[in-house]
Amino acid sequence: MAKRWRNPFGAKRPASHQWRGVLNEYADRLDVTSKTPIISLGEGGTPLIYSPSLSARTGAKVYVKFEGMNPTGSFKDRGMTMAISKAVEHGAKAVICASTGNTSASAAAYAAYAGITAAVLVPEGKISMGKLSQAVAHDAQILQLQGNFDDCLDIARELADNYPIHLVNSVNNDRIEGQKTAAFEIVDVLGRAPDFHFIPVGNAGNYTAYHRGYREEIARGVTSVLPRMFGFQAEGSAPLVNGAPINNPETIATAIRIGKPASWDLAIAAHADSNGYFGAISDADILAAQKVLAAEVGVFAEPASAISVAGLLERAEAGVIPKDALCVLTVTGHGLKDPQWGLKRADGSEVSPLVVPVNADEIASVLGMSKGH
Ligand code: AN7
Repeated sequence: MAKRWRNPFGAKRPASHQWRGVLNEYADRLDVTSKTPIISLGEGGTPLIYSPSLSARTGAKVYVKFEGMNPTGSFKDRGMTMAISKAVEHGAKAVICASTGNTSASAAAYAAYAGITAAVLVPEGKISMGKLSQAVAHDAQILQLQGNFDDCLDIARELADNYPIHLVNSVNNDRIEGQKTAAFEIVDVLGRAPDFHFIPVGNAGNYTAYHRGYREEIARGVTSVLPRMFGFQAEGSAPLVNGAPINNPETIATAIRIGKPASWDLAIAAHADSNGYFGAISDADILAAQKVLAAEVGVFAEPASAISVAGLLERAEAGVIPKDALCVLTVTGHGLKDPQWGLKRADGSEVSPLVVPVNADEIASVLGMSKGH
C-alpha cells in the first residue's frame, strides 16, 4: 500500500534528476520510515536569490529565499507534505485546519493528492481570493467562520480533540519538522548559516522551524553560526512585539492577521536562544517593501511576505546590521495569491495601463524613443 507513493528512483539519484520533495531529499533528518507514505508535490528546493539591490541599500549581503515557488505558492507545503504523510501513515481519512488562507490551500492540495478529505476553517471575508480559489479548486470543505483566525484555530482544535479528524495546523509538530528543511537548503547553498534571518511572523511556527533547522545544522557540524532570528509582525497585529495576545488584530496583510500566535512559547525560546528580535511594521511600509521587492529584486510577493524586506530595511536604517553581514530573508508566499496589491501605486491609487493605437511610431513616442539603434 505504502509502496505506490514512493519515488520511482528510490534512494539512488539519477545523473539528471528533478528535486524530489523535502521528505525524499531529507529523509535522514525527518521522522520518515519505510512505512511512511510520501505525499509530495515536489515542494522545497526553492531559489535562494542574491539581491544586489537590497545589498546596496543595506551594506549587507542579502539573499531572498523565495518560498512562493512551492507547489501551492507558499512555504506551507513543506510542513503539509510532512503533516499529511504522517496523518495518512496513522490511518487518517480526514484532516482539518484553521487558516488565514495559505494553510488551507496547501492542506486542500495535499489532501487531494492523498485521496482524503480536507476541512478548512477560514475567517469570513478575510482571506485573499487566490487562496480561497485554491481551496475550492482542490475540493476542500470550506467553512467561513464568523470570527477571526484565532477563533478558527480554537474550533479546529476542539473538533480534532472530539471527532475523528486530524489537525494539520502548525500546533502539529510534523508541520514544524517539514518547515525546518528550508534552513537546511539555505545552509546547503551558502555553505554556512547566515548571520541574520528575517521572517514574517503570524503563528510563529515558521520562525520556530527555521531556528530548529539552523540548530540542527550546528549539531551536525556543518556550520558554527546560529543566525539571529528577526521576526516581523504587522503593527495592528503584533502580539509578540507587544508581549501579550490581542483580541482584534487588523492589517491588510491578511496572512498574518493573528492575535494569539499558536507557537508563542517556542518562538520566545527561539528568540532568546538566537539573540533575536521581534519588530512591528506599518501596513504602509509593508506595501512599500512589496514594491521594492517586485521592482528591484524581481520577486512578486504577497504583502505578509514583503514584511521581511520592510524589516531588513528598518533594521539596517536603525544601524543594527553590520556591513557585509550575511542576511537571508524568507519571502513566504507568492504575489499572485493576492494580486490586487500589485495594481496599486504607493499612494494607494489604481494603475490602469495605457491604451495605445495599433501604431509602432506612436508607441515609440509614448516610450520616449526616437528612430535608430
Ligand atoms: C504568506 O495560512 O497562518 O508565523 O493559516 O501565509 O508560521 O504562522 C499563514 C501564515 C507568513 C506566518 N507568511 O507564518 C495560515 C497562516 C505567509 C503566511 C505567515 C503566513 P507563521
